[in-house]
Amino acid sequence: MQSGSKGLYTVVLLGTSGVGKSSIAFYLEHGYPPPRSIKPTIAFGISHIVVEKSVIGLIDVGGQRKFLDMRYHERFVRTADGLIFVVDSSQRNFKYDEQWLEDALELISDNIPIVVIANKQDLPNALSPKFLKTNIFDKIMKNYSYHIFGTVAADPGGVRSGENVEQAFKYLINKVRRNRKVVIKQRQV
Ligand SMILES: Nc1nc2c(ncn2[C@@H]2O[C@H](COP(=O)(O)OP(=O)(O)O)[C@@H](O)[C@H]2O)c(=O)[nH]1
Ligand SMILES: [Mg+2]
Repeated sequence: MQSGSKGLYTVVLLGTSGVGKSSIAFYLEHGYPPPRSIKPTIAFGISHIVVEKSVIGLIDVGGQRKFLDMRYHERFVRTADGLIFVVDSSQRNFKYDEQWLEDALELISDNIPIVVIANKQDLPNALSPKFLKTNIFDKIMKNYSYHIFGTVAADPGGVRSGENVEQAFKYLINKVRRNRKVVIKQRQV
């Protein structure tokens, strides 16, 4: 680790396919949106992002059914310091998203910080983060504290690309850092 750095953390990006996980990872890594021709993720991808001297390994797990069945995510979710769960806000059926999230919640050991991202807020029929929180996530996450953000990872019109993406990520990383500190303090007692 570089001297003066404030730690290395692993954050896992989960969600069904096509919701914008890789677009979010790309934006966070590069600071600009991905090309329109972004390809579906095979198994997983890793980006390294530096936030105020902390290095974050962001693991972007492919959301296709076969990856859930192959349990590709399991090894990452078990050791993650933080979790980002992404949905496409323009959807109307969240059954498969719920399956991914419920599976992940069973795998996380400690009470790691969780952020839910309601992506594609640019689409005219997008459900608001508040609506999704009340009607979908509060039920599944009743034993977890989490925060929901509405984002636009890649706006085909170009104007809103990246909206709220860094804010959501920085919120999580601040929580992750504080969480880690609490654990160290408890061990010292
Ligand atoms: N309208 C809109 N499209 C998006 C947004 N984010 C991603 N997309 C598009 O959704 C598709 C799937 O994105 P991708 O990042 O590959 O999703 P992943 O399968 O979850 O990794 C691509 O065509 C992206 O350009 C967004 O915020 N708004
Ligand atoms: Mg992907």
